[in-house]
Amino acid sequence: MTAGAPFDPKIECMDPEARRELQERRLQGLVERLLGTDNFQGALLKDLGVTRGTDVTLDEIHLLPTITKQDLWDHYPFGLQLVPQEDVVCVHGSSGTGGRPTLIPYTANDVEVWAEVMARALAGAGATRSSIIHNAYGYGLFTGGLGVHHGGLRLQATVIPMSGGMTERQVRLIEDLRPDVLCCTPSYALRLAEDLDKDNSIEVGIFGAEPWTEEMRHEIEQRLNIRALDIYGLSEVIGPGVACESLDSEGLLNIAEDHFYPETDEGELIFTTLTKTGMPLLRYRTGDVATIHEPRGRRTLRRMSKLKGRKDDMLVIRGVNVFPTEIEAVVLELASPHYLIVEDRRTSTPQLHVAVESIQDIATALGARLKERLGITCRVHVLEPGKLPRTEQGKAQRLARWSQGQAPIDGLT
Ligand code: DLL
Repeated sequence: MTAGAPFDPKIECMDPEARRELQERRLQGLVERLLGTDNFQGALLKDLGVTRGTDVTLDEIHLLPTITKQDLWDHYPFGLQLVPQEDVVCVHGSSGTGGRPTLIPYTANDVEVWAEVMARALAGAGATRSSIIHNAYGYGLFTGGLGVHHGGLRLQATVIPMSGGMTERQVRLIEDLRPDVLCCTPSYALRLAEDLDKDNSIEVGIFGAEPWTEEMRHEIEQRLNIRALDIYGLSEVIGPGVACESLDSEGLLNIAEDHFYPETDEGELIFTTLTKTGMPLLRYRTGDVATIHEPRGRRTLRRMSKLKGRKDDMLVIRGVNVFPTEIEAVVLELASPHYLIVEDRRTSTPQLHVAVESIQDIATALGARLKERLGITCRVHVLEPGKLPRTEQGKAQRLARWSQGQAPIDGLT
């Protein structure tokens, strides 16, 4: 077996036409399930005149209503749950924007689906039964830690359930246990790289949960001397494992589309959970921006690009649309990967500050490159190495909004 071989070739390498039939059958089953309750999503379908599963087809899925995070909040905590409480085996979620949590009930079936797609992600990265997986995603309500955990168990590999933080201890265990796979956020991989020897045992990293660019990938690969792969997912859909790069996927992420049917609308990813039973979602608008690509290579799954950003992260500066990831790409040409973008909205003409760390005076050169690439003038602040906050746990905050009062970091005016 070659490295990164499919975990489940029957499904991952399936004839696309046969898969489409499977997806359609599953979609119709989902619609039946939604119609069978007085659930909000079922009511939306009934309003449209849908009376049974076979009324809908994949070709016409775009005519069905979408659902958003706002709908989840409106029915908080479990208004969209489709099964009796005794069928729920666990709950996950995210703290989310503005501290409003999103909670997702999982059935035993959902945990099975999750383990399966995560085992595929790990196997695609080259992990096998003999792998040792150092899992530094947070364990808890957040789906990162337990998602990797379920997948690792399904693969029958050895999972080290480190969770986030306590970097010194993490480094010690990596040195002692010699894992070949590292799972954590890309920003935490960089944090580990500050303390970990380049000559370490790790061969591949599976990084996600927050935006990161090709330039960041290059930086991590260099610093840790590993292959760095991207994994994407969101709690509403299942957690990590919705899509993941494999060693041979050419920078694109294989979508587990037999479980999560993808569409895009004006760049925004929409997913339908075809097989989930706890809180299935029909056409969930993710807010994430990416493109979908046709399959190539041994896997016949469609693939998605790295995320370009989130709809709500898009900055509009003097009429120019800018995603923080575009700024990251420029910053990494000249400075270290620790940076912070500050959107200054104290006056009616918003301004962008970009704070970086360097021992050289790169302010003018970086300002010029940002202007050239983005078409807007940014105020660049060069700080001494170590001055910007590091992320020890959870997701990195690369963007701060400044609408009044004190600057989010010292030194900005
Ligand atoms: O972050 C699930 C996850 C855990 C994915 C571990 C990958 C690894 P949430 O906390 O619900 O779930 O946040 C989901 O995070 O809508 C994206 O905006 C962002 N996100 C997730 N993966 C990536 C990625 C998990 N690879 C939200 N690149 C999503 C960029 C990502 N953004």
